[in-house]
Amino acid sequence: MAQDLFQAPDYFQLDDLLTEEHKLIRNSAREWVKRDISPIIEEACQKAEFPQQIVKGLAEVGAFGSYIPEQYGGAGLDQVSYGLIMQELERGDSGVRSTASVQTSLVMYPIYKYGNEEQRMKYLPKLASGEFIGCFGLTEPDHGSNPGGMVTNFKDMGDHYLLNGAKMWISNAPFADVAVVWAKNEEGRIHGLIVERGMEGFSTPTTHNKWSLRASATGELIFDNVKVPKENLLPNKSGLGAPLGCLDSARYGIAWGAIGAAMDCYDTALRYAKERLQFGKPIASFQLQQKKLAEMITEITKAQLLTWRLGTLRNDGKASSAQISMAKRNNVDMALKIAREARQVLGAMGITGEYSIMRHMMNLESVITYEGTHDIHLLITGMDITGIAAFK
Ligand code: TGC
Ligand code: FAD
Repeated sequence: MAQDLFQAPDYFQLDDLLTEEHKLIRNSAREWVKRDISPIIEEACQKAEFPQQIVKGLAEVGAFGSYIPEQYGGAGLDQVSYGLIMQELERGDSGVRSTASVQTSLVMYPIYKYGNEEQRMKYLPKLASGEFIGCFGLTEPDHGSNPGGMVTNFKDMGDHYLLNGAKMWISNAPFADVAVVWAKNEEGRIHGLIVERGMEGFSTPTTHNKWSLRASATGELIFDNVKVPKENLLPNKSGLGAPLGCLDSARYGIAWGAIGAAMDCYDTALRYAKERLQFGKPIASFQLQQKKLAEMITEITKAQLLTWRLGTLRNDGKASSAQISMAKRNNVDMALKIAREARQVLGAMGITGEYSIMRHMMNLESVITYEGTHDIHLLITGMDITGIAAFK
């Protein structure tokens, strides 16, 4: 990839709304991405390999357990800080942000929120330092948008649980040390179980041939009569609301992350348009290219304001799930549209790995689908404003 010359757009002086601590955290993540992600990410994607060497750095910038209390190894930050870290990581690559989202919001969060003190002390410090990598198993081959229909199940065998079933499309699965798995008990009630690599009957085959999120490993979780110790059940919440509560946190991080991808595409296109000459002039001097760039910065600015406000609502414990859905849906759609437009500004160069835009575009095709599809989030807004669920 060409040298990383990223300059973050801030058209409405949003930095004025951030505290000095927010800016410090954001800038340290930004510098780390420039130094440790930009130089290696294109090759990792071309080879479809997760760059294991970044795990330590992710832990150091506070991307693992950003808002988890320090007593459990977390960074103890607020929600805006968490969002800013996710923005910077996805500015580098959505797959890098994915790894951090899963670790923080889908593995550490449920253990912190629904687990007991022994579980917190056993797993959270190791997840925060990157010694353990975790994954989150909700989606199944026949149950994606409708996780409530899951068939993965466990039976009480007296001194342990017996877990059977399969999960699909699971980020981090191929190398995860622990998996937070959602399964039904004999009464059909959904519970979270912590499954550890090495348990007999548990395997994690890799999903190959992805054109998207190639630097993030995706796989299956197969449970064939896995004996799960009883102390691995998350005791403090059950029902579909438990995994969906984790999704709120991850979707919130994605809303910020998508802005990062969009900012990178915009910044790259703006610089290229000012430098690239055609018909004896920079292409930035043509109205059609200005229209593209002006619309990009307008959409980025709207998303920045929406998302900052969502962060402050979350800090106050006032953000609703529906507000999070609106932000995730809007921002990912915005980023994908900007990636497509920015790619055109670069002409043929836009399809190469010399620039990050095509990689962002392909990544965002996953981001618009996972953590609830574009359609599902629209229906969540529809349900919120009408009071009528249109899913079924
Ligand atoms: P429904 O009857 O509406 O709700 C069941 C229970 O859940 C509660 N609830 C929520 N709780 C917390 N947060 C939310 N966002 C919640 N949404 C609903 C609800 O109040 C109810 O509670 P209770 O006590 O009454 O039982 O459920 P439904 O079956 O009708 O489904 C609703 C629907 C479609 C919105 C939901 O299933 C959904 O969101 N589907 C999308 C599935 C999804 O997002 N999967 C993501 C998998 S994980 C992933 O993609 C990780 S990618 C990670 C990465 O690499 O970054
Ligand atoms: P489906 O649910 O089959 O949907 C197919 C189409 O039908 C979509 O366009 C959808 O919007 C539409 N549709 C479905 N229901 C309705 C409806 N009621 N009304 C209107 N339209 C509808 N899952 C995890 O549990 N953990 C992970 O770590 C994880 N990581 C992922 C990583 C990647 C790279 C990808 C691509 C996916 C990942 N997922 C993960 C799975 C992801 O959450 C699901 O793919 C997503 O929830 C959609 O499910 P599906 O693919 O089965 O699509």
